[in-house]
Amino acid sequence: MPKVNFNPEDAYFFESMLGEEDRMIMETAREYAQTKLEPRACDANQNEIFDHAIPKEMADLNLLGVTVPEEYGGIGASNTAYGLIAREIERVDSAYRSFLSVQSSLVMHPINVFGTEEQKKKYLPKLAAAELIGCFGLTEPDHGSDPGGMKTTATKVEGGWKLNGAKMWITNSPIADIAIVWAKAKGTSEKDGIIRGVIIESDSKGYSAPTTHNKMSLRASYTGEIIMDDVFVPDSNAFPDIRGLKGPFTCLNSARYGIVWGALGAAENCYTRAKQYVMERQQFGYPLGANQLVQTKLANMLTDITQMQLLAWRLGQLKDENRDHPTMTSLAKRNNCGKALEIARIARDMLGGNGITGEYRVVHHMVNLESVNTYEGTYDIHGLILGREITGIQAFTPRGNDL
Ligand code: TGC
Ligand code: FAD
Repeated sequence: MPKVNFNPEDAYFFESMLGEEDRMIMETAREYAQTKLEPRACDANQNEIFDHAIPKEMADLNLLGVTVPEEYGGIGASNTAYGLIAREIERVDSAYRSFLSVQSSLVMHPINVFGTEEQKKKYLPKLAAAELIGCFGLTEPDHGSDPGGMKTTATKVEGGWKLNGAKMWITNSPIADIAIVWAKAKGTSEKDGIIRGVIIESDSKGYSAPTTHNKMSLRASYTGEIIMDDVFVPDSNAFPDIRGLKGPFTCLNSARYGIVWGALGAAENCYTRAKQYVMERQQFGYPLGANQLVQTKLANMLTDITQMQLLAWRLGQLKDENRDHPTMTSLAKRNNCGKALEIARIARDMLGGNGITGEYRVVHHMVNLESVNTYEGTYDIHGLILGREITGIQAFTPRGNDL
């Protein structure tokens, strides 16, 4: 007889490999997500509500910017802990994890790694406390997968910069107090068009952030544009040393890593709900779970989820040891988002007609995961990043064609 019981939620006991502190942080996030977020999720999604109390609730539990050092308002936690939080929050709704990812990885992280001492002291503690909300503007109407083609400019003027251009699909922008914006610098002694990052305060003249309506996915998350019409940004709000696309991509390395774990949480929730449903629902005189076709679906889900868990855990460990490479993150982001979406679609099918209603929540995860699979680099873009690393040949642009 085997000496251990098989756990169909954690088949390889990956949670037993977590350190004590990481586990405590995970349990705090799980308790919060299940008791405070889960009861709101269905209605919030249906009615496009992001409850403005949520940022403060997360901050009070120290869930924002956890990897940032304590002196700047974080808790100096591990990357693994950050991932575990993303997993618990996205187990409920990718929209809430989106809020947390942007605040933590795309706003606090760049200020922490690229910011001056003054910028860190001014913004980080308030962002950790949710007294300020941030957003991250890279994507433009005509430049998504190819941000290097961006049109937004930062022109050097006396004492600062004038920003002009538009960003779109920006999570949190309608409620953000500050925006990290990436733009092509002009009028400096450096090469024209080099990408720089700035912190824009949303009450600056010429700045606006209209909401994007009619989303069918991430409905409980604010998404909007950033429109900049001669917005003045003082020198003190520019990141002094970082140049080029590696600035925004460094932030994306952290956010994509969080998504690796977040997508896992959504997939686990779909699997758990499908498992429960097929054991309760009877057709032809037997529980659905008694059918071979249904059991193999569950077996495939659990196999994929186990791989996703191990991948996320190992990537976190490598990041904590400073032995990660961005391509490892691309591999895991692509795998976990693709697999989570597939699991959500199968779970939706297994719930039959009930799978169509919001109350059963799997269709909610399914439509959310369409965004998660698209943002922070689409499934295919991460495939091309991997392909370039494997072959040494970039295939982002067609060759041999005069298009
Ligand atoms: P490429 O030539 O590959 O690189 C340009 C420079 O950037 C450096 N670099 C990186 N640095 C750090 N980390 C990485 N992951 C990096 N990837 C590239 C690279 O070394 C180079 O540096 P240097 O010094 O030589 O100049 O650039 P490319 O223009 O060929 O890029 C192609 C591609 C496809 C890799 C890239 O553009 C890409 O990843 N596209 C996807 C765009 C994307 O992910 N956008 C995300 C927007 S933010 C968002 O979606 C937030 S959603 C938030 C939420 O709600 O949760
Ligand atoms: P495109 O780049 O136009 O791609 C369209 C399709 O073409 C995709 O399937 C893609 O895989 C494919 N494709 C593109 N290039 C190639 C190629 N070379 N070879 C093969 N196929 C290719 N951005 C931010 O900056 N900040 C945010 O906070 C943010 N939040 C978002 C929130 C939501 C809800 C969504 C949906 C998006 C958000 N984004 C944000 C933008 C997101 O990162 C982009 O949507 C994403 O990078 C894809 O860009 P795109 O939409 O322009 O698609």
